[in-house]
Amino acid sequence: MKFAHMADLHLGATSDQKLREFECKVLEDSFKHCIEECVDFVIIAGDLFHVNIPDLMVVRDVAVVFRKFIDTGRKIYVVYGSHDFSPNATSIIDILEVSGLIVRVGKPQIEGGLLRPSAIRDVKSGAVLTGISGRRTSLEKEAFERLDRDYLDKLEGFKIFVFHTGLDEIRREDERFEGVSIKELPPGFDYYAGGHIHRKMDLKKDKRIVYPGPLFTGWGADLEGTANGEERGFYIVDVDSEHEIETRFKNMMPFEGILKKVNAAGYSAAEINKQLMDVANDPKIRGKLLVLKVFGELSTGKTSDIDFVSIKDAIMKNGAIYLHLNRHQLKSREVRQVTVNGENTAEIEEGVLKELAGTVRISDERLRSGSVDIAKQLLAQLRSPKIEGETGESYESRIKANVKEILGIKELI
Ligand SMILES: [Mn+2]
Repeated sequence: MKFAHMADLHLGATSDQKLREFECKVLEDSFKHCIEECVDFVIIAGDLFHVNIPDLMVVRDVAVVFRKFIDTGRKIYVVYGSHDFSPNATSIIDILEVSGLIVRVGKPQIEGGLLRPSAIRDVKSGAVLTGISGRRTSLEKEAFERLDRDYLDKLEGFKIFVFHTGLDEIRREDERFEGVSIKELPPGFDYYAGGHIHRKMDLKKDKRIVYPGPLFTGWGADLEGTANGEERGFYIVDVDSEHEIETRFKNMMPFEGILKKVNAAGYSAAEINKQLMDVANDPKIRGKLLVLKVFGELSTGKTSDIDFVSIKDAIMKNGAIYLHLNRHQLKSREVRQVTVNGENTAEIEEGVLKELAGTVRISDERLRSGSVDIAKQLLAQLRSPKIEGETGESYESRIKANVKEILGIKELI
């Protein structure tokens, strides 16, 4: 028996056209590879899509690839992930299921107060699949606690438990997921097909727990690891007649990445601007994913003195595939130390607004030159109380109308 184990595809996570094309190509190539490898079936352990109702173009691409695959007589087994599940709305996963493109495993059924997730026998290979979908963590935890373990124990054959949950024992310091303990996974399964943790792992403990990590690298959270050389792809799992398991990771990365960290501590804004321009003009970034992390506190100058727009332009002009810019940790000393003296609240407020106005980069001329005035008007407006007898609804629409007027815009988003 041979199968493929994928998870965390997060299809549709990127809005960047180039990354979108890579994402689609990786999906197509992955299933093509599965056919060439003659796998019996494919498991997707949650987060097939990034949201429960993705862009229909993304769904169409998936439908084309899945159709081709299942027309060869193979099945795709899926559980919900935390991203593609919605407690109160139909998810696209449900549509794919009724259309016969995928098979959902582990549908919950309650028997005598205990949870019996539905089990499915794969006709081609004889493997038995069940599992628990990803939900909000508290619900998932409850599901693990309520599992009917006797019922699961009686299932026979090569047994696979598919789940979309992190495990406490393997959490890294920088990972913030809430998980369950390995002990809470039901015993007696030959293979535990995990999803939710975004890095590949094959834990050869007393339970064979495997996480493939993301198939592709579509969004911020994954890009840094990718640029740092982490592989992205899926596992091919070979099982012999004794149920001995061998896994092979198939790396699907379509490009290389570069991670650049620029520590601004002790430098002026002008110096950092120059350093970043040097990165932008480095010929090594051509054809690569660039993750640029700028952090630390500038010695002088404001963060808005760094011309990120021109830096990004230069990076793209020099042939990088994609830039992921992380500058949340970049600070300027001057902003932090705003101290203003004044006779009264209005004076102090005006002083603070004037100080802060210079730290934000605004392209709109009216907003830039009149920013202090506009901010004062906004503050006054947002402070104004309800008129007696006014309903919540009309109060809200009155404030919104006034805010639009002050900002000179047509619509609040
Ligand atoms: Mn995920």
